[in-house]
Order: sequence, then structure tokens, then C-alpha cells
Amino acid sequence: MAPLCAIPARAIKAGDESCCYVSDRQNSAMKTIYNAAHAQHRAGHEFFRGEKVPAFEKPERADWVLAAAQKANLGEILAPVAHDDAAILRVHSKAYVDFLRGAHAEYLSLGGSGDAFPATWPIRGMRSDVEPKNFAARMGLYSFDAGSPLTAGTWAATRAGADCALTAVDLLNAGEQGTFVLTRPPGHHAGRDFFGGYCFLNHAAIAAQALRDSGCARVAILDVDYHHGNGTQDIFYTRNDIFFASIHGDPLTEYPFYLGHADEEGAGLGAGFNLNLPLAAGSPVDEWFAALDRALSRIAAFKPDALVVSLGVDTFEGDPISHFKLKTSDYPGMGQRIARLKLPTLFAMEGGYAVAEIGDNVVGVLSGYEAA
Ligand code: Q9C
Ligand code: ZN
Repeated sequence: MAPLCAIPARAIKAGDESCCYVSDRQNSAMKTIYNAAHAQHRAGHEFFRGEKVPAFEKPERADWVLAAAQKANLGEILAPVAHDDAAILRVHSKAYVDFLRGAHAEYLSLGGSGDAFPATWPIRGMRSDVEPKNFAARMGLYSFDAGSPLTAGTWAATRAGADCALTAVDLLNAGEQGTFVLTRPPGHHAGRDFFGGYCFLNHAAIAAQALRDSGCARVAILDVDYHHGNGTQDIFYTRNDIFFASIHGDPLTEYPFYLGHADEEGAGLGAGFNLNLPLAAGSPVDEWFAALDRALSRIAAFKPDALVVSLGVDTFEGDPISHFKLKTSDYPGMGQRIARLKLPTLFAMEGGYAVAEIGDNVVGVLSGYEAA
């Protein structure tokens, strides 16, 4: 297959000696870019209804998905190739990236211990254009919730996740049709200059922008995580070159609450290039798939050169913090429908918290895509 966006395929320095990529390689098996550094992000706890509870977003999640990918023989599992910060800074502000990179060390130097949490935010009427010197004040400036523990290994893990996303983009540019970024923490709640919702760097947004910068005229992002991808929407809201579609629990009752309504259609040049399909908590599976068909037809009409899927499987009936009802047997159909777009596709891991089934659910989507 020809390189994705009519740009010459770059030689890829493999992080893994066993792989070598050539521009005309066409392998039907989907390549997974696995972030082994994910385990450095290990939160001690989070707060739920005022109680300290074990963090839902835990390292085992990625282990379950990796095990399922290996068991299903999904395809090669590759290490990421290191990329510099340039592609990250196309999506996130330098002030935010600088803060995030040094935040936990700064917290420790001030006498903090364990994970850092914000506790104060500059809401309506307050200044967010002046960066305070105080650390706690900067934690609040650069976040929107207290549900995202910032740990000693958060930066290393999410930064390696960005490398995985950029490596997957390189693979698409080298002729692959589908790639899977297996990383955590997730990314779609992180905006240009804020973290939240367990997310720090927005790997899907970084990938979409990198695809644009490598020659794609238009890129679509489909967000199927249970929660609205507020960070991704924030990043691209005024753009007409990156279309964002999200199917999610209605923010009237579901996290992240303050974004994700149907009347958010984009602004300025981006008017008409943002599609939110909120569904009531508890909605039946057929309504979810009807929403998927609407999203896919809008994406097809946009005529993108490539697709990024924010792949959260917290739509699963067994998810402990979400309220849709998909069963494990529903996930291959999701992948099959996405494949009908016939677009080079990058799947980026987002949420999904239940139990080992999240592995089968993620791999179900990817196998369904491959089979189609
Ligand atoms: N303690 C993603 O799925 N907190 N983020 C919910 C449970 C925030 C989910 C309440 C959930 C964020 C990527
Ligand atoms: Zn989610």
C-alpha cells in the first residue's frame, strides 16, 4: 500500500531489534505499540464519594489488554521509538508540559509525600492568565478535577505513551492500515493545558495532529469511551481540519459533566466539525450502535485521510464507574463498522475499568476491525 498521505515513509529506528519497517510492507496483522513504562504510573488511591478507594486506573489494566492481545495472536507487539517534544507541543502548551514534567519532583521537594492532588482552581471570575509561583496553585491552574493522582511516575508513563502514539503514526505513514497504541494513563480528558479524568497528555490528539503534520489534509477522531473526550474537543474545537465525534454518557449526569452536550458543534472555522452524541446512562446497546452509525456517516462525509479512535471500553456492562450495557460479544461489531470507513486507523487506549474482560473487549474491537 502507498504511504498514507503522499509523504515519503521515514525509516523507523526500531525500539525492538526484531522489527524493521519498509514503506511497502503490508501485513494484515495489527501492530501494537506497547508502553512498558505505563507501570510507573501507579496511584496509591483516588477519592470516591469522599472516601479514599483503590485507584480504578491501575497498571493491571494494561497487563490484561496485553495478555488478551497475545492470546488472540493479534499481531506484533513493538516498543515505541523515542520522539522529541515537538509533536507534543503542537497540542499542549509549553507551560503545561514544563509544569507536568517537573511537578512531582517539585511536590516532593516541598515536603509532599505520595501522590499529588490539586485542591483549588481558578473558576469563573478568577485569573488563569497569570501562572502563580505557589505549587498548589499551579496544580489547580493546570487541572480540572481532584480525581487524577499525579504520581512519581506519571510523567514517564504518559510521555512514553506519546512516543507510542507517534510511533504508530510513523507506522501508518509507512503503509500499515491499522495500529494499536496500548498505553496508560489514558489521554482524552487532557486538554491543551490541563489534566483530569486520569489523563495527562492527550495521546489521541497528539497522534491526530502528527498525522496532519505528516501530510494528511483531514483527520477524524472517533471517541467511543464512555466519557466525553472533553480534552480532545477543547484542543480542536475551532479547527476544520480535524473532525471530532464522541459517543458518551450524557454530561447532565455523567463525568466530565461540563462539556459534551449535543449543541457543541464547533466554533469559528471549526463550526460544524464537532459532533457530540450523548446518550442517557443506562441506554440500550442498539441505541449505542445507532449513535455509532451516525458518527461514522458524518466522518465518511468529512472525507478524512486517516482516523484516530479513542478506544475506551468503559461502555462494558460490567464497568464499575460507567452505565452503558455493551457485552463482550458486542465489541467485534464495533471494530467491523469502523473498518467500513476503509481508513488508515490508529486506535489509542483510553478508559475501561472492570476486570480482565477489558482485555477481551479491546481485542474484540481490534480483531473485528482486522476481520472486516
Ligand atoms: N471515582 C476515562 O475513562 N472519576 N476517565 C469518576 C469515580 C473520573 C474516567 C468517578 C472518571 C474519569 C479516561
Ligand atoms: Zn472513560
